[in-house]
Amino acid sequence: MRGLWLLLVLVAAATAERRFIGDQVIRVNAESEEQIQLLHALETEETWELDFWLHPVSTELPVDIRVPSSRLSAVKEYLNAHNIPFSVMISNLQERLDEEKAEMLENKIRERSTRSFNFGAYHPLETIYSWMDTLVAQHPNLVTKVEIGKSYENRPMYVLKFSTGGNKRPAIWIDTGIHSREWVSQATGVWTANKIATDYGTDASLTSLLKNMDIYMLLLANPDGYAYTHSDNRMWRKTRSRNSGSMCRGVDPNRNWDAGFGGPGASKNPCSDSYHGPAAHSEIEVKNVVNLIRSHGNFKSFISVHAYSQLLMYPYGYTCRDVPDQPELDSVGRAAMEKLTSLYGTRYKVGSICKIIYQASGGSIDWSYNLGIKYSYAFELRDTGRYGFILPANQIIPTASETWLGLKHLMEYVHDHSY
Ligand code: INF
Ligand code: ZN
Repeated sequence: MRGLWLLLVLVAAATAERRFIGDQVIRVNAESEEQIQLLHALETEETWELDFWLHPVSTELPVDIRVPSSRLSAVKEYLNAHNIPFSVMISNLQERLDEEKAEMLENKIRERSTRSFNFGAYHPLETIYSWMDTLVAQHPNLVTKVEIGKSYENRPMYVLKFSTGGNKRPAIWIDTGIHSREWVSQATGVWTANKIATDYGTDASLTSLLKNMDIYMLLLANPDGYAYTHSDNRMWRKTRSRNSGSMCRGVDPNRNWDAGFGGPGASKNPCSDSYHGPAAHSEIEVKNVVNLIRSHGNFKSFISVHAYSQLLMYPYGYTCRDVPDQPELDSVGRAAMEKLTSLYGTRYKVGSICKIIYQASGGSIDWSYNLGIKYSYAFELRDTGRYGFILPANQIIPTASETWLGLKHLMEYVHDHSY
């Protein structure tokens, strides 16, 4: 093991990879509106380069901040000076990242010798793409791989289409990985795609659903960002497009949709992690999905999978006004989360994006809902902050397994209510 670590450190040192030595992720529990405002002031202090994993919204929700080691004492002094309580969730981020990398290296060696794919491990883009071909080859009468376009850096964007025939049957859309650093999302997508393929024919409700409906899965909705989290910066969230007039790269693909675009809850600053981009659908990764959904014209459900916080959300994000279908979306969502919780006791909150976390404009499920796709939901998978985006790989299969119960409930309900 020690040899592996040494190799790892040498490789990391040799590459341009961003390192987070001594960075800490701290959890702040604001106790008043005034303290929320003080945290907002910290968030707008760009020179401090604070990375807000969870944003200041209300005293009910925590705020998670990755603090560069160089800023640690200043931030802790600021919080102490204002009597704002905080705790350290991750005491040395680089150590966690080194562990994660060592695990991935070990798994790569094991997979090479056993020639198998480990669903309980994180994989680079190339491995996921070649695994897709294996899945198609194993289930030629059910799964096809459709290229819906290229990314900004010219990577193909592949959708796995699960269909037993027909032409443009009523369909369900599931995307994972739109925010590249939320690795348990992509890993859950891979496991779920395999689950659908292997359970078809034996799982009665899934089999009957696939007799009448198609399922489309985009596992890497932000391929450039995902590749970048492996090669350069594990904390990257956005696309990798260049912004004219700025040194900062990338647009938040979950602020770039034509739904309240550019409104409150998105930034016009290209350096912000919630930068909405120069125009709605400016990001080719978003445009490719928009084109597919529009040209297909018969999607009944649009589900986007994020991490973390353990939430199931429905529209809207761009306004706290209730959607007309709020009662139904809420009750179906709650029933689905009861199924999820039944496996390991993992608890989720259910509500609209705006009410349960914060106002966020230009989000994908607001766009799909306004297009007429009633059953639009966003998942926030595990955990609630102990590990955040760096969820240990040993939680991938438990996360995917419990999520499947909730997802299946949603899909069965859509199936029963789409005729
Ligand atoms: N989610 C938040 C975001 O800022 C909230 C969200 C989720 C808004 C879904 C709209 C739709 O995009 C995450 N979670 O980034 O990973
Ligand atoms: Zn996200």
